[in-house]
Amino acid sequence: MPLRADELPLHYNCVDILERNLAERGAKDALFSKQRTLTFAQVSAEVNQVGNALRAAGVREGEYVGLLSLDLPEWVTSFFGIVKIGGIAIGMNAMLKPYEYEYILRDARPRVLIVHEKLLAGIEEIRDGLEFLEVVIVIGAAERAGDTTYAAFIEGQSEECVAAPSHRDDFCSLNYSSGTTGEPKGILHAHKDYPITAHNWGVDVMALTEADRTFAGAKLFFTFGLGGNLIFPWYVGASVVLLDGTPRVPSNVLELVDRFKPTILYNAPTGYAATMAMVDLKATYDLSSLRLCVSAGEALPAPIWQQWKELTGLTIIDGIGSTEAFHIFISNWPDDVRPGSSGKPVPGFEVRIVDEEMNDLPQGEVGNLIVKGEATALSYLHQCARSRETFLGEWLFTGDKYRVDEDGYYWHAGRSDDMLKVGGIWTSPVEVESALISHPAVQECAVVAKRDKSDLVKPKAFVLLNPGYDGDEQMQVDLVSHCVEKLSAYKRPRWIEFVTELPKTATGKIQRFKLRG
Ligand code: 3UK
Repeated sequence: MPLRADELPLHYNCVDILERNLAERGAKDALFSKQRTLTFAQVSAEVNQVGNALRAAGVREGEYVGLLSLDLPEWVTSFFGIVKIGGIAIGMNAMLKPYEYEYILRDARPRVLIVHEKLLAGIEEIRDGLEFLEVVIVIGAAERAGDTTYAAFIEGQSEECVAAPSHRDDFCSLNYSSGTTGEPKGILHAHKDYPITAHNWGVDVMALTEADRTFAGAKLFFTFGLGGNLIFPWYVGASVVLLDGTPRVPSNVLELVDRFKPTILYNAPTGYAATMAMVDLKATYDLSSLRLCVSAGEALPAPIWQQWKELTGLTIIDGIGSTEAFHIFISNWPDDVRPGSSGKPVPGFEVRIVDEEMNDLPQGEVGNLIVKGEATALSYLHQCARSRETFLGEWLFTGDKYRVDEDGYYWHAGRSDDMLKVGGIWTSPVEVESALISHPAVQECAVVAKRDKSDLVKPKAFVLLNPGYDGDEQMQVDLVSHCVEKLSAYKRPRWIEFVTELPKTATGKIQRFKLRG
């Protein structure tokens, strides 16, 4: 049975998801990482120290606190420390460029930022202009006078801390998701959203139990990773394994599977494809602890599902989720999978496939997917117009095209905007085009989705060069490296095709849909 919001106490702080374990299994290992292994009691004690230190630094209920870290125990203790005292944790993407951090920080204006030393350079570049930022706490070594280290920040603080009496509808987290114009959209979630999604998908669909140990390629700043690899397992008393490196290198993931023996693995489709491309996978790594795998972020092509099954014997559960909905709302089930589909609606959610006038479409027809559920967000921060287009009363407009087959399985049929999901991460064609256009050789360009040999989407650029430049191989190399300088590397075009003209509307707008192949 789905958990409803009104079944939670009116005053509910989601630090409960950690603390509910203390009485029964305080001494159980809750968190494994290369750096430290912590029990539930140890995590809780450190969370309390962070909470007290933040209060001492003047943080009040309802205040945003920035969190920019690799997936480490400190990410977890900072997150729960912030939410426990009623703050709102901004789980910041560790792969962004300084201009994107500037946008996010200016949008939310946190006074306090907790940042990992390896990510500090991206902040330093923009920091002098951030007049609202007063306290910077560095996980690792601090460089600037006035900054404090995480270790010094919590030192001497009490391991007891009284939680803020948060209302279950109070916001506790803010995550940014990319939009077509490249401007990230801030999405707020409330304390109640955490137990609801944990119960409705983690328990009712995935059947997670205390005996599980989860591990994710998806990072904690992404709600796919946060839910799957922290909130849901701790809701049932299971343990989590954290990876501080990038999941894009498959050996990073496999080494930890081998070492910490998780039972559940979360990854994006590219993660599974890259893993299978490794030679001697099974001879090198022991995957036998795994019982189930999960894929989300973009559609998992059926061939990848099949190959993974043949190679490892393991089932992958594909499910569509979004930051707006917090987590997965249409999912395959461990014992009910239709490969290539997103599965069936998760109990607690209603979904509809509608036309442009919001009329329901007959079974089999492709239309706009809308979803209704109690854990969905209410609006985008500071974006009224886009909020009104997306949050339609009880219904959330996902921006995805879907059809349902005669057996009730839902099939993804692309996006209704031009946005691309590359490796599970948003990529705006406009953003890649702006990077290309800034190269002196480029006159015009258009970026679209193209499928690679694993059937996964990657950016392809059509480029019209200025007179005097040659569309040769060297130019392709130059343009790609130019993009890597300007953008996160995953957004670079994987193919560049030189053209003499781009398809346009009468008003001169490039018709990207005509270039999709
Ligand atoms: C696309 C999928 C097909 C789809 C997410 C699980 O991806 C997550 O959140 P985002 O806000 O993006 C949401 C959009 O991504 N998508 C996600 N999963 C699938 N398309 N099949 C899938 N399985 O366009 C959706 O609207 O980055 C995923 C849990 C939490 C999440 N935040």
